Amino acid sequence: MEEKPSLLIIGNSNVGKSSITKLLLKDASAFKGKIGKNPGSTLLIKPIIQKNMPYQIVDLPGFGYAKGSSQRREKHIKDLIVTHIEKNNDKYFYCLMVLNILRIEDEIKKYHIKNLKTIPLTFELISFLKEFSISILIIINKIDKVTNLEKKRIINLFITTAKLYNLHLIPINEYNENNIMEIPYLEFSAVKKTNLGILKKNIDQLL
Ligand SMILES: Nc1nc2c(ncn2[C@@H]2O[C@H](COP(=O)(O)OP(=O)(O)O)[C@@H](O)[C@H]2O)c(=O)[nH]1
Ligand SMILES: [Mg+2]
Repeated sequence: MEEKPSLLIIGNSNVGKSSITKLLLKDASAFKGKIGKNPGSTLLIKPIIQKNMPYQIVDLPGFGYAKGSSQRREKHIKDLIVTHIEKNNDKYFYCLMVLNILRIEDEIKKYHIKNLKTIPLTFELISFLKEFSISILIIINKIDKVTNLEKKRIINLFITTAKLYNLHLIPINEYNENNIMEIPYLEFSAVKKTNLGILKKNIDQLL
């Protein structure tokens, strides 16, 4: 049987990958993945395949900060992701990179403002994925947890910092796919289903 095209969902533990996966499935009740359980345990790379869906979903842990994880384990996860993407990038038609809006500022402070020698792992991961020709969408999740003003401030900081790493983030509704420099992002809430329609439409367009 022909393998279905794969959608890659990548992000640190607890950002909402399983919640978003569940929203995309045709039959959510058949979803075995646990939401909010075992943070950082998603080391198993096993696609979620459903009969009535035109694509399959692969959920991968992100680089860095799984709760309570050792540096050795983090290095191991990073190697695993790098190897997986180097080997399998041609299977993926789209990559959703999920971020928790509440963690963006922390990461920038720790790895950019306070230490100019390090790169925030999010930017490292985006740059790495861009080397392959997989289309990327950055999902800024959990926007229901911040005020509108906070949301604007954090996203502005994110965009401004990304520019310093040569990454040009642009709201998905302004994104021009012919400009290979641009990377689209979408404000999202898996709990409130904010912009779920836009997300589904974009996935369908790329299939
Ligand atoms: N407030 C809020 N909570 C969310 C959202 N998305 C996920 N969560 C919660 O965040 C926790 C982790 O979600 P999960 O999908 O398991 O994250 P994963 O580890 O990336 O797979 C769970 O308690 C979810 O209910 C969101 O958009 N808003
Ligand atoms: Mg999960």
